[in-house]
Amino acid sequence: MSESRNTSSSSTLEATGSRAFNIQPTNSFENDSFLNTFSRSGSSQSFLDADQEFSDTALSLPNNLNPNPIFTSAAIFPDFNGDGKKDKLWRNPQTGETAIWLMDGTNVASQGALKTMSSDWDSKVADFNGDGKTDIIWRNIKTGDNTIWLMDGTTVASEASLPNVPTDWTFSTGEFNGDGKTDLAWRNLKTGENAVWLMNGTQVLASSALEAVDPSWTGTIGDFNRDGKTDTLWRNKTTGENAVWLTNGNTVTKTALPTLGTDWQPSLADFNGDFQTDILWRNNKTGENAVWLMDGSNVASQTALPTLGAGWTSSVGDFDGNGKTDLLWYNPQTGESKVWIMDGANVVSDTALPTQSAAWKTSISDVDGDGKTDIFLRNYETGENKIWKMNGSTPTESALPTFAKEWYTF
Ligand SMILES: [Ca+2]
Ligand SMILES: [Ca+2]
Ligand SMILES: [Ca+2]
Ligand SMILES: [Ca+2]
Repeated sequence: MSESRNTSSSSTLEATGSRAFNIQPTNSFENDSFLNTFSRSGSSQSFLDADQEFSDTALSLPNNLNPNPIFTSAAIFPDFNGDGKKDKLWRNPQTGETAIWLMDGTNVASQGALKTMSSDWDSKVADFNGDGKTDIIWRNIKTGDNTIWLMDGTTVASEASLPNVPTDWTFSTGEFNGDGKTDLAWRNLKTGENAVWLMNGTQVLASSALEAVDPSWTGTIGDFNRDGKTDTLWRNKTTGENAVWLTNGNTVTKTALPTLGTDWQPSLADFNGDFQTDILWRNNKTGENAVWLMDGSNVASQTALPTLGAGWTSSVGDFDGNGKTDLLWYNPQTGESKVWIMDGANVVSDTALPTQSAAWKTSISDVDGDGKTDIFLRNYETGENKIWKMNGSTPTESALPTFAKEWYTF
């Protein structure tokens, strides 16, 4: 990793300046990103608002019944009206139209159209003012302009532009000071520069440069030590090296983790429900899977899971609502899916769900706020939608309104 560049003004991303960066280059509306919840915009930000559970400064406790902040945070899974029932954000990538479904279990309680944002604008969800209602940040990938919408249900309560950040930089959302208000981590994929903006609503309270990290490293955000502040898993795509940075304010504690071949890809989860991020590893060539249960930046155990053919992809949920992450597996070629209920590194049960035509894509969302993750299915050939309300690995299916097939959701 590179030397600290905190003192270099050229590497500092000033709030008023013109530099910026990324940890998770993702587009929320890409079809193939739906299953990988924790590595798209919603997902690797997984544990960002852990402070809502652990900090005295946090606001009201989440309405959602899940004990784990991953699944209650409005900064991770959209909940635009803060009722604990996760909602759906929609986008038409052809027209730039944007819409919201406020969910009430298996009903769409209300539907609202938002302002049109051209396809140059990418979005991520966050909670910048810490009111438990999901907000939206837009970044124009052509111009580097940035805009925040503070949301109240289907209404944009306020809107403000942030400083422009050149397009070499990408960002992810995080929680760096533990105040329950989502912050931004910027990474320059060309230079390896990193910076953080501490946010208060639409205001950039402070910006600071972090140590630069060579672009061969990819950062993924999670809370590894349960302090409600975002840490980073760094993985070197070229060498297979791994490291964790525990971050507390401006103090960074770095720990090297074991090296794992470059065919392995990490996802973040919390399999034993101790609110410390664990790592799911999947080898996309061999289909092998493994769990590292983490204790802070220490690998407490490494366990191989059953192998699942290379066509399968995973996303994390908590289908029995006990705070321990479970896995939803999906095979996009065959339309098969299955749920693994997890207890630590043990697969408690492995249950096949009804096979669907491969036109159906899944996303996860606890639509009734009972703490058990449900599965939203959308048919991108017909525009049909339905919900599998989950009770453990048992789905109960309900139809939802059809929405023109050009629209994407996650
Ligand atoms: Ca809601
Ligand atoms: Ca908010
Ligand atoms: Ca914050
Ligand atoms: Ca569980």
